[in-house]
Amino acid sequence: MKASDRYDYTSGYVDESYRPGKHDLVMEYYTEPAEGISLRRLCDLIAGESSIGTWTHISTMNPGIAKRLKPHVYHVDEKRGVIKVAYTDELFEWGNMPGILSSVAGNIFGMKAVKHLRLDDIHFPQSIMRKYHGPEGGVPGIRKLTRTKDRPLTGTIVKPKVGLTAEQHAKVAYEAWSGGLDIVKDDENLVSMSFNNFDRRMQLTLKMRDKAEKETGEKKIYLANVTAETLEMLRRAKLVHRLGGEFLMIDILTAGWAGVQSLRDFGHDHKKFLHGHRAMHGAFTRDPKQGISMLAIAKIARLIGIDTLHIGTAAIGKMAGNKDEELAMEHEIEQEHIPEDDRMHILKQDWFHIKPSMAVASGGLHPGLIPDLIKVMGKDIVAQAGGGVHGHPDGTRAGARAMREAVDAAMQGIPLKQYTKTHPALAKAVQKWGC
Ligand code: CAP
Ligand code: MG
Repeated sequence: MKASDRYDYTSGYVDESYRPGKHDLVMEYYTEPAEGISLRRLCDLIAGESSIGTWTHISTMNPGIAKRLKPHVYHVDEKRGVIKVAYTDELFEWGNMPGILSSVAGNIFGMKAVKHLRLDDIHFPQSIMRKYHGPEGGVPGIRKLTRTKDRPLTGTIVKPKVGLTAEQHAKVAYEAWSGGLDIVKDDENLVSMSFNNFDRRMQLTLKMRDKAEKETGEKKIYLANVTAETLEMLRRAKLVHRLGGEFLMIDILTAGWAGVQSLRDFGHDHKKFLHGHRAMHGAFTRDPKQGISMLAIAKIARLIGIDTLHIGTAAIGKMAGNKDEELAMEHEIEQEHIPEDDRMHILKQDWFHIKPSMAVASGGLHPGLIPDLIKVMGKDIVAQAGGGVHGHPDGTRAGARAMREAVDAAMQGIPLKQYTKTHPALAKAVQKWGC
């Protein structure tokens, strides 16, 4: 037997007496082994493949490497299939999120020994957190920018998702701002089309933003979707900056974490806020036994520096979601499968220099749903409706007014039905969609 073979690094990762230290990155997984494999054996395989190991002994390994870098599976809950692994931060390049995830959320999902694997939660040590900016403004910065305090921000997504020309897009945005909305956003799949060129859309829409601001006396925000290949994305970000936009929007999952990090660095240098759309998250988050939880995605997004992040509508709107998980992201709410205190309200929990992100509720919303939404999600949110604004019988401006009126009614504690008597735009929305 060679010296390297004497030190076992294909097993022996489980150590329930281990307590994670302040330099450990802690991952929590739900897992089920494939037939014929015990959960404890699977723990070894997961810990090894996500760090220093492979399927067999290798002559290039030495005890020094294993001693320094071997992770510890310190919690194994056989009944719930929950395991927790502590990885020393020495295993990672701290400021490189793709690199970190290639280890702890990489090959392990594809191993034959795994029947199911879901990354449920991540706890970053301070050493890693220090390498990220977090949101540029976060909740306090957004409140300051919009000069709002005690109400949710209201927004719309220009609809149809794609199809309008840049001129038509800018006009719809103007109508929405004029009707009372704070925020207008590009849809996640609106980038630079042959019929709606990005540069032209920016010029026209930001001009309309200025006009709406002048006319209403309110701060208006445009979430400009710069999602593209990274260098082109940064060029687009530069254009938005030159034209006076404050917010850049990125599809965080389709662009990838490297793109988000690059855009965040640009935002840091140019004082730009970032809006994160989570299109594609369902591919990871929807199966409760497989993939990556939205909690974990939200933590990564906040750490890198997303100011406003889609988290769902707590089952009120059109998109499938896990109400408990969404509320845990936002509020201090205990979840059965999320038992630890430090997992709660992860967009807002105290994270050293990292500011809190603002939750965005979107997907199938309309004015009639706003009071319920505020009741469950609180007032520190962006309430966003696309169809629920542009589908108003009297058009976008009336739809925007109805959204704002719904927020006003809810904040004053006046039942929506009663408020409709004196607010005709809201009345027509409620007539169409109910409340
Ligand atoms: C909403 C939306 C959002 C989804 C994303 C859409 O439009 O713009 O992208 O809500 O969902 O295109 O569907 P509507 P989530 O208001 O017309 O539904 O926030 O859950 O990621
Ligand atoms: Mg959309």
